[in-house]
Amino acid sequence: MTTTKDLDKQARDILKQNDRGGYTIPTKGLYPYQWNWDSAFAALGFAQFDIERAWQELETLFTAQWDDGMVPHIVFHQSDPGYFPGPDIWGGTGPVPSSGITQPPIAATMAHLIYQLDPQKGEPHMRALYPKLRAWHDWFMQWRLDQGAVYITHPWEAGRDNTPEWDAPMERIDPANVGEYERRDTQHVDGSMRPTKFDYDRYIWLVQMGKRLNWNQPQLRVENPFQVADPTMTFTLLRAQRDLLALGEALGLNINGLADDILRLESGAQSLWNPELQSFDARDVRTGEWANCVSNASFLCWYAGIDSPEQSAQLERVLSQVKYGVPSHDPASPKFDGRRYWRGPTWAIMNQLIGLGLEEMNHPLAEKLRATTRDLIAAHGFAEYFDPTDGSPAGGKAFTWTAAVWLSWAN
Ligand code: 9YW
Repeated sequence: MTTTKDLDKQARDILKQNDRGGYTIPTKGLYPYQWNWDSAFAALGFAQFDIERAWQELETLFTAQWDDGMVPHIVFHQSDPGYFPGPDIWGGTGPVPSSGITQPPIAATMAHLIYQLDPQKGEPHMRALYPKLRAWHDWFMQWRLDQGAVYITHPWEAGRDNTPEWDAPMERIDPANVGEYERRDTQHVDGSMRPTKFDYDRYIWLVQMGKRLNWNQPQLRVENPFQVADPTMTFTLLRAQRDLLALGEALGLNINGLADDILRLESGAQSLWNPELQSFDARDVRTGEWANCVSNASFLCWYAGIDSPEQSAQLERVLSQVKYGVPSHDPASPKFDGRRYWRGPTWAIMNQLIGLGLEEMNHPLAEKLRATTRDLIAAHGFAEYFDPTDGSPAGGKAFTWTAAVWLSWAN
């Protein structure tokens, strides 16, 4: 029988095997570069056995920060032909080859947790990272707010590529002139688990537009048809600003403006409440229309410090419909697909963020979520994600963030 100790070792080995010297790739083959929020999870995983390596992970990520404060979603430290779209397609304008979009800002929250594990070792790292984190968050506050909620400009930005929340805004894009390109993801894993060609044409079309506009935010704001106010981004930034405020106060650093930012984001979070759906929801900035989706991102409200009895009722409902929650899309919806990426599967990372929030609020479902995530990984391994109905593993294997979640939370 595999014991917790065996699994701890397997998880540490995955982090070490995916270590490329200062940064960690999500998984060999499918994702051979440094991804932004994957690295933040990896850092918290490393912190359980090697705290200096944990800080290094975040520090390497921030070497790619752009002049305007943006921290890119992929950093191409060394070239790898196995991934598409690579650095030339993106044409990022930062100091290190990178993509031109960002990802959910969880780095400040992970840095706070790592700092708390060993404040003495963490203090110099935290002091150096703090202004960089602030610059990144300021970039969001300056360029990406709609009614106080954070909006995304590409489905990859929310980290939830093909969730049904983006279906309607994606429909409006005509990718006729996208040209020929060769997908690489479906050469590594089964195509039935991946986004469709409909989605991929539009992902690439949006990248081509961003590159043409030199990733200029004011111009993108005018031209980009895809702008969706998103619960992932809004809740993670709200939480991250709270973490920076706490850290800034503890270390005597500049906290100017943070309290106001938090108020703005709190009202932005409320602007994502869909009263008919009785859930936090994504909102199309261009049309004002709701996505009408209960997704796993809807349940990040507690992580952001917002309690909601109605959202609790939704959580109870979706958890009762699958063996392993939290499904990335409502199992009661006709769009639910238990194996297709963000259209149904369970993701350990989302469970950890949701779970942290639930634990902090002493929510009665907190322990259940942690226990089912533990059972899921123990029974089905360190897969990228899992079918929530039976737990079958899907996507990439030996996945960094699933190993990190095991070490830092689920075990
Ligand atoms: C992409 C690496 C990334 C994750 C995202 C996930 C997927 C594809 O893989 O994105 O090309 O960015 O949706 O959340 O960070 O694991």
